[in-house]
Amino acid sequence: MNRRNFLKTAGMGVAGLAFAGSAYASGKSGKPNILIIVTDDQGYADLSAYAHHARDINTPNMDRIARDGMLFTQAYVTAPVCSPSRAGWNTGQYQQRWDPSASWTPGLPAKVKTIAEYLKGAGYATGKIGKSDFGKGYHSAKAREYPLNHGYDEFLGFSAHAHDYFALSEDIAKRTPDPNGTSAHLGPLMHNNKKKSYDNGYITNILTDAAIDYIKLNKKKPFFLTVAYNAVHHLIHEVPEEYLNKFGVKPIPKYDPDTMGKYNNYYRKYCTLGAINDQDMRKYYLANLDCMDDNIGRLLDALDQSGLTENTLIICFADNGGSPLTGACNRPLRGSKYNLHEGGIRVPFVMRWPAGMPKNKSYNSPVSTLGILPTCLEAAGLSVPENSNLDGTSILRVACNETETGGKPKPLFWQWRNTFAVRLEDWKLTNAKIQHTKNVNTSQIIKGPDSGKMQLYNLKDDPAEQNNLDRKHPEKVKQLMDLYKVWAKATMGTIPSWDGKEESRKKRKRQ
Ligand SMILES: [Ca+2]
Repeated sequence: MNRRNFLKTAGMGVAGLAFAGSAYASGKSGKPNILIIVTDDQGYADLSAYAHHARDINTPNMDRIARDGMLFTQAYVTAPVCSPSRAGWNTGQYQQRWDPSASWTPGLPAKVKTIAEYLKGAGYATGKIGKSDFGKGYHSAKAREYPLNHGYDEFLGFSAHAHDYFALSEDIAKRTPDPNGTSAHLGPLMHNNKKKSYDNGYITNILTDAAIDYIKLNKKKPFFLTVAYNAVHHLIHEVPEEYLNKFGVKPIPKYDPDTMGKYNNYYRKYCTLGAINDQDMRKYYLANLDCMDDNIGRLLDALDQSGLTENTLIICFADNGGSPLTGACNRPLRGSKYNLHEGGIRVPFVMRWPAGMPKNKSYNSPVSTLGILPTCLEAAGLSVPENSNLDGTSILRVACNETETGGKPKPLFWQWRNTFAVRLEDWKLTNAKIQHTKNVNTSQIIKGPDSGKMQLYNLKDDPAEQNNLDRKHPEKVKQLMDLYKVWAKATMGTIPSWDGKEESRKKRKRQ
């Protein structure tokens, strides 16, 4: 029986049945530990395990995950910015189901169940460390979006879009006129229901230390741990000096409330090109990423030392494409964070589970982070409940198939504000455009023609989305548009109004 047929026969019991002879490290239940590592705004070219990686990139520790597991070259998130992407993968549902405006701020309604809730219900210890960002409920331990209120037993981190990497003390928060800016945030982290102040330290190291402690404390029971770094989100220049030295850039003075005024001014000053030039921005980015990669290495070492490597499923990915502001590189893809070109939604993605997955393999067909929830359920031997409205397919199941085109290709859909995209096999239809006209893009970002217009691309031949084939293949445009309309109606209850306008405008032009 081949692996694929076996999986079909075994149903959901992959972990328990397929490897029944393995000596599980996680306890008597045989359930694997699950560690999700989320990186923030990491570029598609910024993982050295990829053949297409940028020449200046070296991520040996993320590569370790790929080498001992699988590398995904076409992994997609459900949005090109943080909060809606996280809402999607945490729930296994298109976030537009409850946020039909496809906004920055989907939130997390009580009726939508998270991975942590499923796994906690199955006896897992559940912990979240780092950034918790659903676009709503910021700074409130009472909100549904707060990790303790959606399935996590423990939390150390912050609930906001961004956090300063160095300013982590109660003292600095008190002296700052705007410690909780609309996007930027500084001061103590939250540990469960209390603030935890750090007079010294760097957030990437602090989060890793906490994750290692969590792993050691929970090594006797199956755990579900989410480690969500805010690296490599801006402010990208905030990196320990040893890493800056390695990449040949100078430290920029840290935020000082006594001499610099509002934190928001400091944040705005350094989150785009200007005060930092294009060349240096990339170096700060590389330094920030290098530090995070070292920290991921420390996490992997902790699993090794605790004897947990064999039966721990690791899923490591970026929440959206590389940012045009920080020096991230998405080559060969066009676009970036904030838009629905491939550079905004196709992300670095690696997965490892020595007891349950092939090693050192690459999977080159599309997968979606919507599949993370069903993957975790499958690994834990849990069934997907009926009427759960899940949109994703288990990546484990897909990845372990011996043929990549095992099942019928499933279309993938995106709606981001008033833009959409649909992908079926190698074809992509989109009206992607740059949303933020004020953004100053670094030179890492690839641009192209027809931005904001109807665009049809064959991604196999044209991953950089440069040759719009909409006039050459009107039948393909129609096929994908029809699929999109059905999805939009089913998911958002309506087909966004731009669509009619766009079509009639095009008709006029052609007549
Ligand atoms: Ca992000």
